[in-house]
Amino acid sequence: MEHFVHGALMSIEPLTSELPSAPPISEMLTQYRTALLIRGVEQRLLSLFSEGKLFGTVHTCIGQELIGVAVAEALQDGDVLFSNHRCHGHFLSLTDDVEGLIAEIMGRQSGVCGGRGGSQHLCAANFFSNGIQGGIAPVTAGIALAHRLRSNGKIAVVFLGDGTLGEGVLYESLNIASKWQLPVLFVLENNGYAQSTRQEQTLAGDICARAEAFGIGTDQADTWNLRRLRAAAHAAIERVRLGDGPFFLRIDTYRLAAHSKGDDDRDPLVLQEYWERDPLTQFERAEPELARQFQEAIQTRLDRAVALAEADDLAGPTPEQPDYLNERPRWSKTRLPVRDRVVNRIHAALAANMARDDRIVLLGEDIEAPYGGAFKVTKNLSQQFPGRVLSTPISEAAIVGLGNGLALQGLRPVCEIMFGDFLTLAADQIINHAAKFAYMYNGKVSVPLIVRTPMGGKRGYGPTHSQSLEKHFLGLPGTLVLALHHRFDPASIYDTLFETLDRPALVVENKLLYTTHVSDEVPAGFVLEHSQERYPCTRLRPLAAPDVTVVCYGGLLQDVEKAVDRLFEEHDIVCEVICPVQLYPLNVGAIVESVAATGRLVVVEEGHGFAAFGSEVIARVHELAPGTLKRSRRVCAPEHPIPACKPLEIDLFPGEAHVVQAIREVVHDA
Ligand SMILES: Cc1ncc(C[n+]2csc(CCOP(=O)(O)OP(=O)(O)O)c2C)c(N)n1
Repeated sequence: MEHFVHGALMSIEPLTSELPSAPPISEMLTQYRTALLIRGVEQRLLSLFSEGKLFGTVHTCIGQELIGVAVAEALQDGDVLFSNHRCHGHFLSLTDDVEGLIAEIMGRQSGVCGGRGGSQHLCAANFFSNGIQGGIAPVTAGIALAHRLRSNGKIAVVFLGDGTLGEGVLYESLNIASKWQLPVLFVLENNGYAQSTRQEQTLAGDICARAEAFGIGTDQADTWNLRRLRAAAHAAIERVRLGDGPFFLRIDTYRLAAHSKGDDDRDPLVLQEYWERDPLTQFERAEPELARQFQEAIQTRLDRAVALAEADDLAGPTPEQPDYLNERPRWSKTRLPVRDRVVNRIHAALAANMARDDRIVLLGEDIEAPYGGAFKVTKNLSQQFPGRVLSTPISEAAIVGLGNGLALQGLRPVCEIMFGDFLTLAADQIINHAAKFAYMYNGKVSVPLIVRTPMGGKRGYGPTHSQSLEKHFLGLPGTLVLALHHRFDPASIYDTLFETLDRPALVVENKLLYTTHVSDEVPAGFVLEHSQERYPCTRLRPLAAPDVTVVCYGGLLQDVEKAVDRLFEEHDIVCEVICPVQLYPLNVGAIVESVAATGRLVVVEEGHGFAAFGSEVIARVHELAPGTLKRSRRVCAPEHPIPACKPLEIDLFPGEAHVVQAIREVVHDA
C-alpha cells in the first residue's frame, strides 16, 4: 500500500487511504464533473486577478474540490451548509450557481449577494459563509438547534480548516453540540496548513481525539479515494440525521494552489508530487475524452458568466444610510401604568411574549429554574416554557453564536450575558457575525437577536464585574443598542422589541436598576414626558426656564434626578434632563432642541469617557446645530480600572455629587 504524506516537511501521521487503483467509474462522473467545474471557476478567478479585473482576494480550494462535492450530494432540501473563507467549492457543490458566484466576486449587482459580500461572504438558499475562523461553528450549532426545536429532521454542516482547530469557540461549540445532541456535522478539511504555517508548528495532540473528548463520533477519509470519501460523507450525514447528535468528519486533503491569490512558500517539488496525485489529474488521464468534453462545456459557461458579469452594474450604493437622526421629537406627558421593580417588568415581558410567540428562546448561563439567572430575570421561565429556556455552559461566544444561528432560522433568541463585562468574549459574534449578516448577504436574512446584559458598578464587584462597556458596541451599523431606565416601563421596551425587531439588539440593564421601581413620581418642579419614538426618549422638563441640558441614560438617571433636585433647591439652577433609551442609532433631536434653549450641556455616563457616548453627543450637537452649544462637560469614570473597595468605588463612579459639581461649573463658568 502506498502511503501518502503531507509533503516532506510535515510530520503528521500518514494518510491512510490508497490512491484509486481503478479508473474512475461511471457512477462517479457527476462528482468529477462538478469538481472540474469548481476548479475551472477558481482558475478563471485567478486569471481575472492577473487581468486586473478582480479586487481583494480569493482563497481557492484547488485540490480539495471533492470534499464539498461529496458532502453536498448527501444533503437534503432544508439542510444548511455553513462554510468559511475557502467556500467557493462548497457553494458550487450545493447551488451550481457559477454565474452568481462570478458576478459576486466581480462586485456586480447580479452576484449572489449583490456584490456586497464578495468571495468569503456568500448566502444562497441554505448556504452561508463567513471569513472569520471558528465563529461559524456556534452559528451552525444554532441553526442545528433551530432544526431540533422544530423537529424537522434537517441537519446543519459546518466546514472548518485544520488551522481553525486553534480557535477556542470551536470547543465551546463541540461541547454544546454534544451536550444538547444537536444535528450538526463538523467537517474538518485537513490540508496541513494554516495560511503559511505548517500544522506541526501549531497543532498539539490528535485531531479526531478533540471531538471524541466531547463524546462526538468521528470518521476519516481523504480526497484521494472518492469512493471512500463519498461513503464517509453519506454515512456521517445519515447518522446525524437519525438524531444521534453531532458527528465529526476529518477529511485529509492538500491545497494545490496558494493560500490566497499568489503567496505560496511551500516546496515546489512537494507541490508537484501532489499535482501528480491529484484526483482530477488522475481523472483527466484516465478519461481524456470525457475530461475534454467536460472542460469545453465548463469553459463556455465560464466565458458567458464572465461576460454577463462584466455587462452588469457594479454593486450600487447602500440604500439604507445610517440613521444619524436629528428629528425633533413630539412630547407627551406620561403616566406609567405600573409601579413595580424593573426586574419584575423584564420578567413579565419575557413571560408574556414567550406565551404569545413560540419562536422566542432564552439562552444563558444559570438561567433555568430554580436559579433563574444571576439577577433572577428569568426566574421560573424554564418551568413555564419547557425546552425554551436553556442554561448553557460558560461559553459567551457560543451563547451569542447559537443566538445568531437561531435568528438566521427565523427564531427570536434572547441571549443573557451574565455580566456585561463578559460581552468581550462574545464580541466577535456581535461585531463580525450578527452585525454583518444582513448587509453582506444583501438583505437576504435578518438577525432578530436580543442580547441582554447587566452593566455597571456600585456593588463592589471590582474591576471585571462592574464595567459599563456599551461604548464598545455603539456605532455598529445595522444594530440597535438600548438602555433601560426606571422612568419608562421596561416591559413596554421588550414588547416593542419582540414585535418589531429586525436586527441585532443589545439591551443594557443597569444592575442597580433591577430592584428599582418603575415610577412616574419625578422630583417637584419637573414634568415627566416621553417622545413618540419607537423607543421613547424621556424628558424631565422643568417648569421654570432651564439653565442647562443634562443628558444621561440607564441607571444613572437616578443619580441625575437627585442632582438636579439638589441643584434646584440649593443652587437655584434649573436643569432639563434628557434620557434616551435608544443609544444607537441615536436621535439627537431632543438634545439639540434643549441645547438651543440652554446653550449648556452636561453628559453623564458611567463608563470611561474617551471616545464614548458623551463625546459623540457633544460632537453631534456641534455638527447639527452649530453655534448653539456654548459650554459642555462630560461626567464619566476616571481612566483607570474599577476598584472593589467600597469608598474608593463610590468616590470614583459618577454619582450625584459629580453631577452637581459639573453642572455648577458649566453654569457658573459661562
Ligand atoms: C479569526 C481569524 N483569524 C485569522 C484569520 C486570517 N486567516 C484567514 S484563512 C487563515 C488560515 C486558515 O487555515 P485553516 O483553518 O487551516 O483553513 P485553510 O485556509 O487551510 O482552508 C487565516 C489565518 C481569519 N480569517 N479569521
